[in-house]
Amino acid sequence: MGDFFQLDKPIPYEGPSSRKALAYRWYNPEHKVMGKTLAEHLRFAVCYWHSFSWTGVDPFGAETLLRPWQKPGDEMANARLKADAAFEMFELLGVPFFTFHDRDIAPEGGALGEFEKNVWEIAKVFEAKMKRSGVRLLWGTANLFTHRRYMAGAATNPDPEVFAYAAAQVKTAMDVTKALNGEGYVLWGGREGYETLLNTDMKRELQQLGRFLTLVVEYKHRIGFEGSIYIEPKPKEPTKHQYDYDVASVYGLLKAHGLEKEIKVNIEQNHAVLAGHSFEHEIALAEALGILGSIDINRGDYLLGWDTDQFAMNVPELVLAFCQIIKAGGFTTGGLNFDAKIRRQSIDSEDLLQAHVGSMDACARAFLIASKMIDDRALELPLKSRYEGWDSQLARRMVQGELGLEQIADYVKKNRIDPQPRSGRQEHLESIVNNYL
Ligand code: XUL
Ligand code: CO
Repeated sequence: MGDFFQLDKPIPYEGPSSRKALAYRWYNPEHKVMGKTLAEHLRFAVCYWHSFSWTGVDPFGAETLLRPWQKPGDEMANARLKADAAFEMFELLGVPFFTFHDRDIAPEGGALGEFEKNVWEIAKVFEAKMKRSGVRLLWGTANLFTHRRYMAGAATNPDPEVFAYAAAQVKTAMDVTKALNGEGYVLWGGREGYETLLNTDMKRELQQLGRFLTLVVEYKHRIGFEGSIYIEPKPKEPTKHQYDYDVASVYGLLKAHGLEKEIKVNIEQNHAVLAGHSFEHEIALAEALGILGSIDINRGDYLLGWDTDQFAMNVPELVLAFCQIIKAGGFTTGGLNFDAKIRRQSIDSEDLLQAHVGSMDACARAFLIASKMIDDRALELPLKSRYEGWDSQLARRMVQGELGLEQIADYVKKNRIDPQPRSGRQEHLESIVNNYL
């Protein structure tokens, strides 16, 4: 199909008994469950940055992934070569979507105008490839964290010219996302935070961030972009204190600026873990607050305190996350974006395919298990019974605000209320989950 992966046809679904390295065992895109195909439920996307821009560098070592488009030479020719390899992979995997940052796809060149020209040129290349292949854009974004001008943040920079530069970059990235019919636009506050209060006016920076988000939402409506805007929470790395720490703090930020109906969250597993939460906690909280949007599917290492961005392969953990996603009604504009990178020793082009196939299978398998549990109401019934007391008249009157503290106190005394503790049955519930694995 192309030059980089040297495979002549897309990776097939062969079922659980297949012994082939490059075959799907669980991800059958056509398989229908709960009224939709797996492809429609899972909405997989491949990200451009880890898969095609990352070279395998770490703080101690140089490039290990020697890609042909990273050789010195004509940078735009390299960007086109990279796009060829990217679409070759999207089609081999059979993923419906991809995602990108402006900087992943085109060289920055000199001034902003040159960068914009380069981005649009590659966007045109994408347009033709998307038309031919049917691959769509899940979301676009702007990289507001790599260049040294952003070392003290973008929207929250002490220098208003950096704020302006970031705004200009986001405008183009949104225009390109709209032109490519993207289903969403992500804002990850790469350096929207601080290192020390000795040099930081936090109150001012939070106001700047609110203004920036408002500008984005206003622009979205002005240009008629129908996709969703997402913020991607992350607690630390790069900065020590990130303003978009987790779902709860993003919600607070949105509420403070009246944007909670305009912006949703793109939740990433590794970021949830870094924030001291489970992945399913962040999903359930976003759903409870009405801001669940999309997922960056990956896996953090519990022994390391940084963003390892590994491919999600842990089925039992994924089952708990999918239970929450299904309960929330699944995705609309969102999906599962592989914000995941192969390990730096995985140097063969086949490793890139293998990583995605393995993780798509893990997600499909977990989704099928979760959907069966939900279908059987395996956890729903015990949960319902745990809260059944809230159907009582007293409960209803308390919740609806009919009773004040003094009336509630009278009621307790008059009716000699003496609550009896009930078991939380955690081990029983954990065993139920295990029975489905
Ligand atoms: C960084 C991260 C980003 C966002 C997009 O940790 O997750 O790649 O997903 O900017
Ligand atoms: Co991410």
